[in-house]
Amino acid sequence: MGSVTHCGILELLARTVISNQVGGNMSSKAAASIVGMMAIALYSGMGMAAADPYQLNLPEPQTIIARQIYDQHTMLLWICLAIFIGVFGVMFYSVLKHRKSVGYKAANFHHSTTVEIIWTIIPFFILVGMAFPATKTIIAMKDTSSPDITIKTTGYQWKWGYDYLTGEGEGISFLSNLATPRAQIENASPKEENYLLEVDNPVVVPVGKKVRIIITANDVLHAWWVPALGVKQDAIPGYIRDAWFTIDKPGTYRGQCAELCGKDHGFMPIVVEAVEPEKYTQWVAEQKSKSAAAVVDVSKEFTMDELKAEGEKVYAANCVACHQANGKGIPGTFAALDGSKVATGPKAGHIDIVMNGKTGTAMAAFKHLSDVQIAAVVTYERNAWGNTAGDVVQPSEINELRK
Ligand code: HEC
Ligand SMILES: [Cu+2]
Repeated sequence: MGSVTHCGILELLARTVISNQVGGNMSSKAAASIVGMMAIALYSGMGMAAADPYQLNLPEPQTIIARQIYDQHTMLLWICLAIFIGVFGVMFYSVLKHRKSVGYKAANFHHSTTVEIIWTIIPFFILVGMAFPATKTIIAMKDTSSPDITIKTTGYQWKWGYDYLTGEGEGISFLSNLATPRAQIENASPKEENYLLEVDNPVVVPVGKKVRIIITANDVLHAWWVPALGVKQDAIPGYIRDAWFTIDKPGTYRGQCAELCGKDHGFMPIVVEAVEPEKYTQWVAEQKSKSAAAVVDVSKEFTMDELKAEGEKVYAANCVACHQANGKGIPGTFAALDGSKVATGPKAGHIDIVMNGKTGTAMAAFKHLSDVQIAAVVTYERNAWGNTAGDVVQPSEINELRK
């Protein structure tokens, strides 16, 4: 897992399919099955609107761009339907009317310049008629100038990080992890409505404000996709891409990483919470006081039990996918931590691999976790399962290493 280029062809194929995404806006089943055949599976399978498993159409658009996409998609389907009826109408009429059994003989056609010109010119106008609004939308989509708020999102294996860069909320920064409990994922028991589309920390934004979202990745390709907002953009390590949205009405808008290559992209959902501007101001104040508290924590000494309790949470959110709940990893793929030489040996080596990762392996750097989180997860690993290192790592030690 984890290499950026390891499955280029599959990626390309999938991308072609995805870029053809068409919903199926027709009320008529026939039309949907003909025009939208290639796409219905795609959309109904996405589970974007988890409430309705038979939803065929795109989710209800919530931004200007999303509405333009929606309307053009609907228009294109109607055009397709009209062409379909026209072409098949003429064909079936000709075949039935002039069949052999009622005495028609096969004709011997020759070249007709007039017909050739007509059937070139008509599609040409249809194409231009479709391309014109589409191009306008794409240009509008790319216009990320003068935003009210700029948020950077970074794709990690397997979560999203958000940094509020400019505008109200500047300086806020957090990670957003899947919040669906593991028990629900692993058991066939009934799934909650937002199964796999819920996170611990949603992206909160005010309604009516232009939000520019800068999209990048830290390890492998990811893709930030929230259909109702009309945003779908690859997150590429070492590159910066951007998009924007202005949400009309308060609500919770869900999406997910739309990258295919790699094991857990389906487990890094995106939740955007749009709130009234006053509520947003309140949220910003809360976040600020939370991070102020976190700064104080750095010099605070914690007990082993406190660190282990916090560490278990950090482990469940960040490490369990590979190293497993029992710390045994997956033999041959993900190192076991239970009994590991690193996790029971000197602290420095353990901290180092967690903070800096190990190049060339799936073990990524976890520097972006807070000092408390790193100290806690390392302490937890040193004293969980069969490990009995017996020592603790304090946040101040991690803080020291960052200097
Ligand atoms: C994407 C999978 C993945 C995730 C997530 C992951 N690791 Fe790892 N980790 C690995 C792999 C693979 C190795 C083995 C690297 C090597 O070949 O030396 C490893 C090695 C380690 C080691 C050294 C074990 C040894 O004996 O060599 C420690 C300690 C460790 N990880 C801690 C963590 C912590 C803490 C987290 C969560 C904050 C975490 N890992 C998340 C894949 C992962
Ligand atoms: Cu991803």
